[in-house]
Amino acid sequence: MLTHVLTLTDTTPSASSSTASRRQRIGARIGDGAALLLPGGALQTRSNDTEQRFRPDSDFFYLTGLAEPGAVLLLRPGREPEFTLFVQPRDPKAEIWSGRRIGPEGAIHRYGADAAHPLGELAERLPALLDGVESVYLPFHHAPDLHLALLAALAHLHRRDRLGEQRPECLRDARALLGEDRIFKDAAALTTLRRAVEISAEGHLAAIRGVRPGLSERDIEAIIEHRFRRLGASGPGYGTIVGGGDNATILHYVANDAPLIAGQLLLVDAGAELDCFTGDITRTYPISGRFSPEQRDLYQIVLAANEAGIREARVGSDIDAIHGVCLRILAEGLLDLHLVEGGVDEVIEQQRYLPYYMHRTSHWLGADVHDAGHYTLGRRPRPLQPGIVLTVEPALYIPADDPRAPPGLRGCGIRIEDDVLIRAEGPEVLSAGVPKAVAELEAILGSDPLL
Ligand SMILES: [Mn+2]
Repeated sequence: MLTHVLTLTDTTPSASSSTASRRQRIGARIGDGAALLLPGGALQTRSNDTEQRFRPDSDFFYLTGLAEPGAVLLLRPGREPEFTLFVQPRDPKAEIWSGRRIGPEGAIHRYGADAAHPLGELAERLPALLDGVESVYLPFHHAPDLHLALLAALAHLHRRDRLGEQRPECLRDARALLGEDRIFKDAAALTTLRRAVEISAEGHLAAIRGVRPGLSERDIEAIIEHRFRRLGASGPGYGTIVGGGDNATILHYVANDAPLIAGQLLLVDAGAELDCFTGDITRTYPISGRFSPEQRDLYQIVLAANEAGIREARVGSDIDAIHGVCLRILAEGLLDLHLVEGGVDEVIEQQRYLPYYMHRTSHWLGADVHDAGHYTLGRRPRPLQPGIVLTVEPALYIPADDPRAPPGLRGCGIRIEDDVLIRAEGPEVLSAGVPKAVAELEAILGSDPLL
């Protein structure tokens, strides 16, 4: 039985047409004469001699579909071999301890490499593979081992200049290269991202249905992440934030271990990761199932900003414009609540809203929760184009010790975040599966007494 299972695993084709067409696209972009060198990522120490679960480098996985620590990709458009992988060699004893490896053979048969070698041969083989290449794309950040290997190869080729060998003389940033491809979601990326956002939405729905006083932020985190894994995601795509009461005013709160108190709001920011694409959704709702009138008024301000921001997410606009639209509504709301003074333009120009809204409204979304791709082109905000996916996440945070705030709103943090696909015909809200209207939320809050 065991042999049978292993045989099946070994012959399952993992190389997909989407990664092949991405390599082709990138190859055409860099042209013959260039090469791309990418690290697959390494295991990260958690403590002492234990490691975090492996998560491959986003750029590497985007082009290979391979999730194995230590791998290296070399792409040389127009040369033979064009697509080379360096991977850990098969080692039955090591694999008993740390998991199966594809080995060079698997790299060829399952991942479509034209050539594959054990990782240990990288330094020795790199000079010949780069001989005659004019420029090399590699990540400028977070790849120190690869930098050393490349510099050694360049030095080797330099020494052999008089023998006719030619070293690359130009280094370029692979992150920028890949970012400009990844920012426009291709069909496969969009299918995966849609599913990741759907699973994220299912996790939020389970939390909304399960929430009630007496539980802990821990329970909500567990409910959400159970749904994520149960529905096929690898887990959360970033640290899940479950903040009750004034924990919601801590932007990167991840302790998630406080009791849920009746009368308080709960802010949940969570996204599921599937095949290295992640959702990113935030919802805020009352722990006991009903907003107080004050909480509801504050919530409606943020919701109006969220909806207006989404309407602004259209071709030709940009994320500064989305931020501006949201900011105006938030500033008007803060004026209505007497938390700030002056005219709305004054509040915005003098940034009087900052104590209550201190972050930006949007970021790109995809393989990384803060995804790749330039935010500005020529120092101007990048015009939105079809295929870009971004978040719209306006918020208001009322500090717990704010003497200007009505007591019922002190320590309230409200953020409403959706994932939006830019399309020619207008924005598509990928995260529409999670309700955000007050009545829709109140209709299902706490309806599932599972725990
Ligand atoms: Mn976000």
